[in-house]
Amino acid sequence: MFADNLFLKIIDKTIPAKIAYEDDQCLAFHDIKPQAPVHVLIIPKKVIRTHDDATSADQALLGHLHLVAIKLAKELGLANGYRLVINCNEAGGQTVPHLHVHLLGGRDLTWPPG
Ligand code: IU
Repeated sequence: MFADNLFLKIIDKTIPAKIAYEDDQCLAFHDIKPQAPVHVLIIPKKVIRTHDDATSADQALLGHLHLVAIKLAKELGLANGYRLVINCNEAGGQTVPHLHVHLLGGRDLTWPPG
């Protein structure tokens, strides 16, 4: 079951987060429970509940999230490699009903993920 969309409160700054990047379309902040030395969440400011809810109108926005991930990976020292993850819906491990891209790195990541 989804929790409340607390990411809206991070976007409007009513709850604090360690912000790594922000522009008019998206916000990136360090995950409160990091799964790797670098674990940043990149989220659109527009509410898209899940990856499945994105439409063709979101095409440029989705691309933008990827380009921000590339920029942050460089800035955060992930030249050796990193992983992007989007969990979709309950069986995909999604807990917050607001599309987000996990940027993970800073250690050797194993495969398959859990
Ligand atoms: P998931 O893909 O929905 O499982 O990822 C949600 C992530 O959001 C998870 O890694 C949480 O630790 C993280 N998070 C956070 O960083 N700050 C918050 O206030 C909340 C969740 I709620």
